[in-house]
Amino acid sequence: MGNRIQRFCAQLIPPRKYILLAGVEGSGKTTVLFGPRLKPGWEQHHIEPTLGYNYEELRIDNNLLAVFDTPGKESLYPIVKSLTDNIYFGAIVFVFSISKEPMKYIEAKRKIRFLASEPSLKQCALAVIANISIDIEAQFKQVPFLTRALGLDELKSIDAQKKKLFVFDAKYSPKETEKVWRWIADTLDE
Ligand SMILES: Nc1nc2c(ncn2[C@@H]2O[C@H](COP(=O)(O)OP(=O)(O)OP(=O)(O)O)[C@@H](O)[C@H]2O)c(=O)[nH]1
Ligand SMILES: [Mg+2]
Repeated sequence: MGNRIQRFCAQLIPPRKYILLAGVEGSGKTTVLFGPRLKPGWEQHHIEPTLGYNYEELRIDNNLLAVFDTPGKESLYPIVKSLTDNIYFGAIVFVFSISKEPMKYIEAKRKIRFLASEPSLKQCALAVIANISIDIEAQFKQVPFLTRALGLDELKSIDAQKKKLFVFDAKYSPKETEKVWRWIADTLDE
């Protein structure tokens, strides 16, 4: 009887799965989290840089994703660190803003590798969003190019089925953002 009540309650309020939303400064993390949930016309408004962190719970079918949107500014990294030290994250969503500047790829690659090697994040699934936030040639949007440039194949500590690259414009493709949350929910269910 007790078990049945527990199962029933778990369906009403499924256990939270904690997600770390991270990335370089201004890459579109807050846009990814809140954009699809705002009223039409929000795209015209400026989003302030995140100085602490944002928290949002997303219900995806029978999953409750508890997402922490962190600041990209390097000097605010202690905020990310205090979250990763205290919360058992199941997945990282890393947002990268596609660019023509080689340095941007080097910086993002370094950050991804750094996060993936954090002892508290080692078991995490990894979704990388390559955000097409500027008008840019097709070659920069190719999955093989981005996979190589961001060093995703080199991350041997994460199984192939637990990492995935998504390429879309975060501001104007809310359905694509939804696919990322769904992939995470499915991956963490396995
Ligand atoms: N055109 C376009 N602009 C975008 C897109 N994503 C983000 N932006 C803009 O880029 C700016 C930064 O976006 P944020 O979502 O605040 O970036 P962030 O990664 O949360 O930034 P920090 O919190 O400072 O690390 C905002 O003015 C957004 O409107 C996109 O997909 N397309
Ligand atoms: Mg932000």
